[in-house]
Amino acid sequence: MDLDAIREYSALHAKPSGLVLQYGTAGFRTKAEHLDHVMFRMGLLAVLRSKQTKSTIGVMVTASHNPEEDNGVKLVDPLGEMLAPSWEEHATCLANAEEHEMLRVLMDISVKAAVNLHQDAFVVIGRDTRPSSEKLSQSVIDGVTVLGGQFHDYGLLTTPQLHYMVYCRNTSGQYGKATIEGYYEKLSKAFMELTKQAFCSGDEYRSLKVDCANGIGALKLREMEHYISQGLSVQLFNDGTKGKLNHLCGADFVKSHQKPPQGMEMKSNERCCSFDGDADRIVYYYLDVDGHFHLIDGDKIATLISSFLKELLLEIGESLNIGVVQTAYANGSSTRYLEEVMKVSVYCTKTGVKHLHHKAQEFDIGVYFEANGHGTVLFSKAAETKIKQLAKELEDKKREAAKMLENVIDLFNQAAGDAISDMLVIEAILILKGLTVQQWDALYTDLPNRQLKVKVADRQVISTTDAERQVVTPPGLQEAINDLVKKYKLSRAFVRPSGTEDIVRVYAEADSQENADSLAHAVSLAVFQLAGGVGETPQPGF
Ligand code: 16G
Ligand code: MG
Repeated sequence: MDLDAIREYSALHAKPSGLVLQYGTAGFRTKAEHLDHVMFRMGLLAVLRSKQTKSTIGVMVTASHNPEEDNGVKLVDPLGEMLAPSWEEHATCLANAEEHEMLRVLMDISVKAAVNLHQDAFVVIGRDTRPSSEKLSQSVIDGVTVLGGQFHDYGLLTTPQLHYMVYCRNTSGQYGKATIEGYYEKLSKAFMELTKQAFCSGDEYRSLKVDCANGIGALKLREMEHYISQGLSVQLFNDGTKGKLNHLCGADFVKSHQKPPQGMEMKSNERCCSFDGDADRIVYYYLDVDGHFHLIDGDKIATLISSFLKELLLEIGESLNIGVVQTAYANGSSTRYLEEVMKVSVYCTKTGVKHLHHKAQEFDIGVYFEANGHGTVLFSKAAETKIKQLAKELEDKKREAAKMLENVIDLFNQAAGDAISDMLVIEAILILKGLTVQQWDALYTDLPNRQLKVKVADRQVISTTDAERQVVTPPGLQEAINDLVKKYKLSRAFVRPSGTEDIVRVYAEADSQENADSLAHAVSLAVFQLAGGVGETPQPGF
């Protein structure tokens, strides 16, 4: 290791003194101009992690659904999973070390994590379409090379595509080819196979409008279009040729404002969906004949997918257990429908994909979705083996069902939620079951809900338990929420400090929109008063 070279290079990517950042739920995220040193250092860290795991590690440069001026970086572990928690801590220490102590911290990490520095290292890099991403990914490469690591720069990729590449490379191609064509081929083959037995594939099912948030999803869907064109024709909006990334469009905008994105031409009853800025989230929606907007969020996606899987399992006569994992943001109606009508087990975890993912691993088939449209289905190795065996052994309809399950396994990028995978699975299910978007929506009716933000001096004064559904501190806040909730019907409310913004989030649902709004406002006031609100007192009205 050439310490002088590292020191020299690091000075070229110097940390502004005093800047403190945290490796949060989705890596580091802030204004792009503050991230150069973080990128360089994450290049270094990826090399250490690669040496330690003797595997390829991924580095993704993106700030997902956040504004175009922001950027971020996250590391991808060997099986395409999120970085292990102990390494998140290393990442935070390394990113925050002042320039003169950076080398010492780097050495400390390699000692603590028992890294064999003589081991080879390989890092793969991907980035989104932000103007700042190319330069920042170059800083990652500087970090990788100065520490003697080898790398492959995939350039523009969606976040899930980078996860896919990492997974392929660490399973010696068994899972798929670690190229962009390999990704398209794998997914499109499974999609075409899955849908080939559909009776109804009229125009109604064949075309889908996709809002690409002016991001990477547009480029990648365009590349993929001809692979799937026989089964599905996608019409892209907000493809980045005019508008700004995530501005008034994309999955996060549509979900949080509960209205259509700008730049999308919607006719009544047309099936539409939105990706977020790095294409790992998806939500669906449509306008009814009266022009009312209907959102079909991650909860309803989870419901559609798990009911389909349950039917297939019933068909093959195999009692593999399915678990559905949600967060506190899941609409109360979805939880009730899953438990009471579909009779599946539902679990609640803290917000953030890694928590849901972890829980979903406990089942033969774990379906996890956040209400915001981030999710996937995990099949345990045992379940996968069993299904593949049945697809060979069984006969007739049972065999078809097992084969369909096999295709679903191939469609889900097992490592992380992928808007493209999710879209293809959803479209296949709708075609196979002959369901219109309205029929899907009608599975259950969402309870009216409202999300608000409250500014406080220090959001960490709020701590929670029970998967963020109960406040522990500050004292008195939970009691205040309980009293407010009691005043409304079918009501529920919770608050939690955001993991990505310097604010407290408030969620409320109730029997009417007016009541959900009023409850959310009352809870915001309680947070403001009891948790050190700053600035203007929360006002009613939205
Ligand atoms: C991040 C998480 C997402 C979560 C969101 C919550 C990942 C990859 N992404 O975007 O799952 O819903 O944070 O944000 O884990 P919040 O803490 O600001 O509400
Ligand atoms: Mg995202």
